Amino acid sequence: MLYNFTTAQAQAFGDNLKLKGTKWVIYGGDVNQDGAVDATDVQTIDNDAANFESGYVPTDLNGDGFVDGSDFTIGDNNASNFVGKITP
Ligand SMILES: [Ca+2]
Ligand SMILES: [Ca+2]
Repeated sequence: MLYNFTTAQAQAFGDNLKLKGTKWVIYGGDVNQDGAVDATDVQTIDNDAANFESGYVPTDLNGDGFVDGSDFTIGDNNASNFVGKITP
């Protein structure tokens, strides 16, 4: 089954998507997958950035293969906005 999240905000439960350009995308930053983007996730990203982590790692939020300040910014912004999962 294929499902396209990108066409409208209502494609996800609770309209829990963010508009990026012309497509709706899933929020990033919940590194530890506990359902919320918070200081714990941001600290993990910061640690991985300080250690110059690279490759396919959860803290590489923008998917460019490196953990750096741009990933930290995404996580920090989403934590500041209390981004988290919305469930039925
Ligand atoms: Ca989290
Ligand atoms: Ca990155």
